[in-house]
Amino acid sequence: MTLVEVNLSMVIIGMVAVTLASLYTTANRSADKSVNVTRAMYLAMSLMEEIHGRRWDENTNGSISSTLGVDAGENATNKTTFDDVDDFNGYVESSIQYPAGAAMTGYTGFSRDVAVAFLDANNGVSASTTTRKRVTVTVKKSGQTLVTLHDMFSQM
Ligand SMILES: [Ca+2]
Ligand SMILES: [Ca+2]
Repeated sequence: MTLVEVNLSMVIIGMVAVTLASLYTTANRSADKSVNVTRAMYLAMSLMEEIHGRRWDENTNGSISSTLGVDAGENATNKTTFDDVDDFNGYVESSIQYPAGAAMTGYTGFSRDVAVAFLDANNGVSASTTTRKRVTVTVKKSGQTLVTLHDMFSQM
């Protein structure tokens, strides 16, 4: 090999090394993202499970409350005061909490929010009261949505 050839092969080796390094960084970044999505899925499912623990409606006499959201005596920022599914409508958990309200550590940057809507017979959002409610839990990290989970709750 001439000196020119040696220099050229060193340049090529250098370029391959740079490419490998950037591939490694990209792979690492997508592994981080996938871990975050898995954790976000856990957070979405656990909040949905909490909501399942509430009764279907504020009213227990069979008539459906037309208001989606908290009712008299309940606090929209304190989920431990919620007793029915739609009390979670508009709920935002900017730092993750256990069902009893204590802070859950290890989830810095994650947040959860909930929306509840009545559904019509075609699964479209209904402006009037129906016997079905759709609950949507969204989990974000640093403001970016990672998981959106829907579930339907029917009046028994
Ligand atoms: Ca309620
Ligand atoms: Ca309610």
